[in-house]
Amino acid sequence: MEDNWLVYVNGEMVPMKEAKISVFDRGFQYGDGVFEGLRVYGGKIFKLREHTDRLFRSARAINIQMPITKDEFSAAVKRVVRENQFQDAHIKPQVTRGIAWKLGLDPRNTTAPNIVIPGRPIGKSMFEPDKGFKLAAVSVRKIPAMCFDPRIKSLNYLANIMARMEAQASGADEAIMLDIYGDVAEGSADNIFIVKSGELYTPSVQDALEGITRSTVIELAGRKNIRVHETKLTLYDVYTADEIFVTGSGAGIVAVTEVDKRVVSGGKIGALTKTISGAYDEESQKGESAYE
Ligand code: PXG
Repeated sequence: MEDNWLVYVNGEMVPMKEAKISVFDRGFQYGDGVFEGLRVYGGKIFKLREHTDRLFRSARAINIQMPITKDEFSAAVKRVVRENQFQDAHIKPQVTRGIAWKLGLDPRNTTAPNIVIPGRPIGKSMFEPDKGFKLAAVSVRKIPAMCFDPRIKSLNYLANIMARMEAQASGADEAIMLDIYGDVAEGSADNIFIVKSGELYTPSVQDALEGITRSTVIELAGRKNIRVHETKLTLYDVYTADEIFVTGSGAGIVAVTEVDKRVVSGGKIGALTKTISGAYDEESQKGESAYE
């Protein structure tokens, strides 16, 4: 089965290399769909309910009527893990509005939604944080909520991809995307936290995705009596931070070692980041088993 994992395609399990969706699918044609990204740790799916709820909210916000229930969706995610015998994996469910046989934007000319759930084995993070992790502020701005609400996890990631490319062109690993006013919004695929005098600061989710890892960090910090401020942050705050880390289901908790060529916390993981990261590792063992 190696490298030809089974993918859930509209209720069927299909080997990865044969898993196909029509070129007339609106996800392909317009980015007309929504997605999620979940992690599996030791065969347990982390925050399955939260990801399921967010996927269904995203679908509802763009008026895609999910053809399966939340319970059926959760069971499908478990099935992908179980039938591939995944232990540590990343699962990426995607839902499109369906196939448009007729030309044009009109969403009425569409078949039932397509649901695909591919997964793949993955180590601790989709990044390689052991090499150090560098951020760069980029010119691509976060699309403001008045144009497109960032809480919708839409299939159209072009702005984020442009941001990531710009960061990589300057030798960094990940972008800092600013909002249209110049305040820090988030990374291209993760939320940003800074540490100052033993307290955590993170931008509000006005112009950022409501990250599930972000919420988990806020909860874990609360349990450890570490104060968290959800507030406006400028690049000055980031440049002068004691520690910086980014959070995401795929990324985990990744310590930032450099931001716009300024070395952060001596180029090493800081004490508070270590505490949060340790707590997150512990918490991530508490997912819902796919094997029971
Ligand atoms: N901000 C953005 C813009 C994201 O895309 C996060 C924050 C972190 O959210 P969670 O809920 O994961 O803590 C994300 C998540 C991919 C991929 O294929 C990217 C994400 C999720 C799933 C897959 O690169 N980004």
